[in-house]
Amino acid sequence: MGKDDYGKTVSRQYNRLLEQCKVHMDRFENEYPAPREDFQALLKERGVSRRDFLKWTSFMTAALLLPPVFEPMVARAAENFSRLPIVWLHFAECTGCSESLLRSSYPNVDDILLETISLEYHETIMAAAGDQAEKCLEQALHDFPGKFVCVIEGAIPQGLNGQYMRLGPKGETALQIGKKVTSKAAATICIGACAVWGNIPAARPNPTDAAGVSKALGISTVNIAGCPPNTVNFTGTLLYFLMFGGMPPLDGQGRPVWAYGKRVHDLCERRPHYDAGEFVEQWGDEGARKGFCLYKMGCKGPYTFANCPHLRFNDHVSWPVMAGHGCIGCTEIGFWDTMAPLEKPIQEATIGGGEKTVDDIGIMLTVAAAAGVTAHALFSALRHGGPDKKDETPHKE
Ligand code: FSX
Ligand code: SF4
Ligand code: F3S
Repeated sequence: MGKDDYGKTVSRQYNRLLEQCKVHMDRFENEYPAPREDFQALLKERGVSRRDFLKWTSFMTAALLLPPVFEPMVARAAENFSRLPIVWLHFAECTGCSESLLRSSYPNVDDILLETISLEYHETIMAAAGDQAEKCLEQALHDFPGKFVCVIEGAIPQGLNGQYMRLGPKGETALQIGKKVTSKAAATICIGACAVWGNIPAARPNPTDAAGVSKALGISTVNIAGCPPNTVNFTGTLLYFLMFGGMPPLDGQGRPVWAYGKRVHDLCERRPHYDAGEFVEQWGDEGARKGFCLYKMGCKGPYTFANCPHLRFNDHVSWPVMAGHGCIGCTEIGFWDTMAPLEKPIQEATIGGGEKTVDDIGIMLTVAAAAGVTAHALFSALRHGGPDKKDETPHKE
C-alpha cells in the first residue's frame, strides 16, 4: 500500500470511529439523567478560561491517542461527565487513591471534572451512614442496572470465606458486596494497585489471602494501576467510556494502553544520563545535585509501564524521579515484593547468567506486558528457567 493510500485508509477509519462516537454520545444523552452540573458555568466560576479548557481538551485527546478531530467529542464528554452514575466501593486499602483524586492546591479541569462526578455511593465522602448509606447503594443498583460504573478501591480479603472484611449494617463481606455490585455494573474499574492486584494488603505473607478484584471475583476489570494512580488516567478512562460506550484498549494486564503502554525508563528526563553512564551513587552526592540517573539507587523505571514522566502528579508539578527518588514500580503487579529492595537495583547479574542488560529486559517486558505476562513471572522465568505459577496475571479477558 502506498503512503497516500495508507493515509486515506487511516483517515477513513478515524472518521468511522468519530461517527460511532457521535452516535453513542447521542444515545447516551437520551438515555442517561440530565447533567447535575453546568460544566461550562462551573469552569467559569472556578476561573478556568475557555482557552485553558481548549488546551486541556487537546492535551486529553492526544493523551487518549486520538487525533485532533476528536477534541470536540472530548469536550462533549466532559460536559456530560456528571450524568454517568458511579458506585464507588472501598475495600482493603489506605484511601490514598480517593485522597489523591480529591486533594489539589488549585482547581484544574481534571479536578473540576471530578467535582461533578455523579457519586451515587462513596463510603468515604458521603454524608449518609449505616442503614441510610445502605439504602443509597440499593437505590443506585435499582435505578441504574447495567448503566452505572463500579469503581473499586482496595483489595478483597478472601481468607475464611472473606470474613476478614465485613462492611455495612448487614455485615456483608467484601466478597459478597463486590459480587452483588459488579454483577449489575456496566463496567468495573479498579482504581489503585490494591484493587488491581492486592498490593500491600496482599504483600507477603498475606495473612488474609487478599487479592485484586479480578482474581477474587473472577471478572474482567479495567485496571488503573499505581499506588496511588494518576488522576488523569482515571478521568481519561471515564471520558473514553462516555465517548464510546466501552472501555479503551487494554494491555494483557487490563491496564489502558493509552496510559500504561510505555516504560517509565523510556519517557524519563534523566534517561540521557543513564545512556551516558552518569549515576547517583549515594543520596545527596554530586550526581544527585546534577540530576543524574537513579538506577543505582534502586530506580525501577526500566521495569515499569506508566506515563508518570508525561503526566506528573500534584497539578502536573512533579513525579517521583523528578523529586529525586527512583520509581518503585507501583504500577506493576506485587511491586511491594517483586521490586524489593526498593532502594537497590534488582541484581541483573543473577538474571539469565548475567548477560541481560536493563534494556534487554525492557524489550522482553514490552512483549510480556502485551501478552499479559507479569514482570514477576518474567523475572522468575529468567532466574529459575520457568514461570512462577503463583503469579499468573489475574486479569480475565
Ligand atoms: Fe492501595 Fe488506594 Fe496505594 Fe493507598 O486506596 S493503591 S495502598 S495509595 O490508596 O488502594
Ligand atoms: Fe530515569 Fe530511572 Fe531510567 Fe534512570 S533508571 S533513566 S532515573 S527511569
Ligand atoms: Fe509509581 Fe514509578 Fe510512577 S513509583 S508513580 S510508577 S514513577
